[in-house]
Amino acid sequence: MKRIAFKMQLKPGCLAEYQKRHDAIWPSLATLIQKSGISDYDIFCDETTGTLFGVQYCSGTSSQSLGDNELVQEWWAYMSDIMETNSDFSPQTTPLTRVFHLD
Ligand code: RM4
Repeated sequence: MKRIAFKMQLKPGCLAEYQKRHDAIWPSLATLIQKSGISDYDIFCDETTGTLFGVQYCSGTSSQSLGDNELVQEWWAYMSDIMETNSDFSPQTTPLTRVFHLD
């Protein structure tokens, strides 16, 4: 199990809608993510820039590598009007390097 972090980017003025959609995350998507070995998954937002920071434990692939799954593709397309995405609607994602850890 490894702990990873990455950043994504909201479109301007979309934080409230982003929060609303995540408060009502599709149960089927949540289950898929958990069954993919991802846990303790948080997303934080820098409200001054709209930058999103995802942090999660993953036993294998990360949430950002589930793009082969149709349900994930549907979610990413659903979110594409409020997030910066690639041409396939996947969120523009930048892996982050851990520079400090304290147990
Ligand atoms: C985020 C983004 C991620 C997804 C989470 C649930 O906005 O789409 O890829 O794992 O939602």
